[in-house]
Amino acid sequence: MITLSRIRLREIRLPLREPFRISSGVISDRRILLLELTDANGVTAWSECVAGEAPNYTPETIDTAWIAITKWIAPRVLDTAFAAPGDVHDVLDKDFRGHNMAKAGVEMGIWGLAAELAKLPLSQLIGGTRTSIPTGISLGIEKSPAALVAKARAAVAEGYRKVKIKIMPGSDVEFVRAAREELGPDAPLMADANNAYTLDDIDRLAELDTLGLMMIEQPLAWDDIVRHGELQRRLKTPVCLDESITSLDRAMDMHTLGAGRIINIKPGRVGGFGPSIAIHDFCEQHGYPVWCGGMFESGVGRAYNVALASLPNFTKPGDVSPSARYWERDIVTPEWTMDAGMVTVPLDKPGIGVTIDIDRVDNLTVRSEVVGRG
Ligand code: OSB
Ligand code: MG
Repeated sequence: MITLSRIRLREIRLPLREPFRISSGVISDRRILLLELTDANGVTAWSECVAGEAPNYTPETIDTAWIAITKWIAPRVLDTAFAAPGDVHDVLDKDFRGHNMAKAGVEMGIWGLAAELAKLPLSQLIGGTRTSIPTGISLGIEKSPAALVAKARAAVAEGYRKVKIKIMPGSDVEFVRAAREELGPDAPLMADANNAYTLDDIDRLAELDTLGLMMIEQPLAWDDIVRHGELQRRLKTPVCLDESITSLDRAMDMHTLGAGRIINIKPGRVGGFGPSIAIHDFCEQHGYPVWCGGMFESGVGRAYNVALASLPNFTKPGDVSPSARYWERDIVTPEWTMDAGMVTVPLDKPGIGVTIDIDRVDNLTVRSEVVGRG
């Protein structure tokens, strides 16, 4: 049984090494919500809520998540005995719409705590089979094709196994084509539009279709499935859904409607590890590869992504880049590193596999709140 008696929320500020532009906005200073969960015996686990600064990716933000956790989520989980972490998601989802990232922050923390209590690495607790994760990089929208090409060339030289190029109308075909010409026909390139197109842009999307991409991620609206089906029928490149997959049901809809052939699973977006594992299993049964996306997590959220990506059907490289791609210094020890394009799954200690640098977190904290006892 797992029974939480306290959740501490903290907001830290962590500047990215360089600003990152996607079609719907730019991020530079991350506001990160960290959670510290404590059980009835004083055992603790840390987790991260991946809601962003602005509602340009999903409707949630760090501020809505703070309210959702303190007002509605904490009261449902505190002093409630869970037989297994897999039971948490249903409790949080009953008559409680949306707020997946807020729910996931707590749900994943309970998985982390369960791993501590079972004295198992989180990856082993969930049945992970991989000991290292093939790793990709997500490159933001640059001012010119030449600037993008320089970044893409450096990424391949560093060993990344997938190079994802953010695109939007005006920064698309010329940019991707320049990278393809520089890096050659076998370079593992893909594009992510973050909803910047409609079916009226079919001619542009058809040009991208000639560039040998591994996949095109979420070209159409953030909550669309039907039109992605129409688009997938007109492209040979696999469509990968990100924003639209918010639950196992939406993954089933993708299958029913032929709306994509790959899913980017972000545990925050789908409400936690329970739904992530269910989507993973469904995709495995139906022959769709999955990979783990990223939300510019600190080393804490990254630990959960790495553990999740150790499941067998995470066959495409994930957006689980090493700490130094994002931060001057991460908040965990050891920092996440990459060797020959692989991030190692920590299997040497129980729990999430990294230690939180609490002094540093204290220094970076701009607000905190405790819900529960003690
Ligand atoms: O669409 O995958 C996305 C970051 C913020 C919001 C949306 C996305 C992303 C990324 C970053 O692509 C990937 C990473 O964390 O390295
Ligand atoms: Mg995406």
